[in-house]
Amino acid sequence: MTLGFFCAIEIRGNRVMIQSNMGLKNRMNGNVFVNIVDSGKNRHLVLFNMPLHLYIHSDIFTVKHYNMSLLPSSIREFLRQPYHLSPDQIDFYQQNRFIKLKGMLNEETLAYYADVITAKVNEMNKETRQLNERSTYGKAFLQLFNLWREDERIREFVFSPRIARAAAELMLCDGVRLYHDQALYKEAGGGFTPWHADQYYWPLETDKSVTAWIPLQATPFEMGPLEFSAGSHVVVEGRELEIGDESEILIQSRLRVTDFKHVVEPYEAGEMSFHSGWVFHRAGPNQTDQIRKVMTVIYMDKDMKLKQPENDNQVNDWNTWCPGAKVGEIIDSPLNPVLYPA
Ligand SMILES: O=C(O)CCC(=O)C(=O)O
Repeated sequence: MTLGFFCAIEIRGNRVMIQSNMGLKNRMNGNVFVNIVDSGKNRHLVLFNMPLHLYIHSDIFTVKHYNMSLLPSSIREFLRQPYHLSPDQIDFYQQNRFIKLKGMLNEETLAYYADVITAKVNEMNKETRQLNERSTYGKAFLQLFNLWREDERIREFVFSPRIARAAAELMLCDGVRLYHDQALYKEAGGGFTPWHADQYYWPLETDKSVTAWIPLQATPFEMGPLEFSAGSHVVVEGRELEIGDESEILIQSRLRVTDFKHVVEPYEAGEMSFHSGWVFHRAGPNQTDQIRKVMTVIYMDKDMKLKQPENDNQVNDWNTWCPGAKVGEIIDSPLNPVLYPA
């Protein structure tokens, strides 16, 4: 690799650190972090917010320079391109209430949003306690909500017709609206995510809800990929439990006496999964020294009605994620726009 004459470059894992004695002093103490995306076929060096006068040339990588404040049109276009689901994939989701889909994101989009979303998580995060000072829930991940309201580029991601359309097709509905988004960052050394079903928290009338779980890097076993109990949405026992030590123990022992397959698989870069509100799922601890970066978008049927809340968590969700919605009526607050059809 050849670089501008004033740069030193160091490759650490899948990141490159460029140090410069000119022009970068006011950014990250003189360091600019960039992503290497290596799919085996292509190698991209993706540079964010480089000062215009810093020119980098590479014989090894395709070099892409971005101005982070503007969403590149190639990414905007990609987020609109449909992902073609086969009838078998839709059947699989209907039966198991989860599915993993490869190639939902391309390399460019993944690298771009890994940086944009991580920067926003770092800005929004208020957790300062050490892992050993937190509850089981607190150890599982840093949890930041509705990032789409904080950044126009993240709004374009969360509102992506590509992902929203897949959600609608999997649930067999005419359209979907947003319930909310959340970033779930499992820190290095972070704990397991206990078994649970999401819809315990949601005051939603039907089961047509789905979460797109979107890892922002390849996620091997050691990092705590999402695990599913395939088809367990039919089990009622355990639905009443909030996330914690009790849900881990009770749901695990309930599922052990069933034939539902416990699916634990790594995610490759660009792969994401969809799981419905009542299917039981968990994640292992993060045993690596890298943070597990995950963005999620929760969708519901565009005609979803608000039900009378059945617990305090559902009252809290009503006030927070669909304020002003009325019991028995379609949830149509300004926080719940229809994302597909766009
Ligand atoms: O990311 C995790 O560890 C858990 C995610 C989860 O439970 C969910 O998205 O519903």
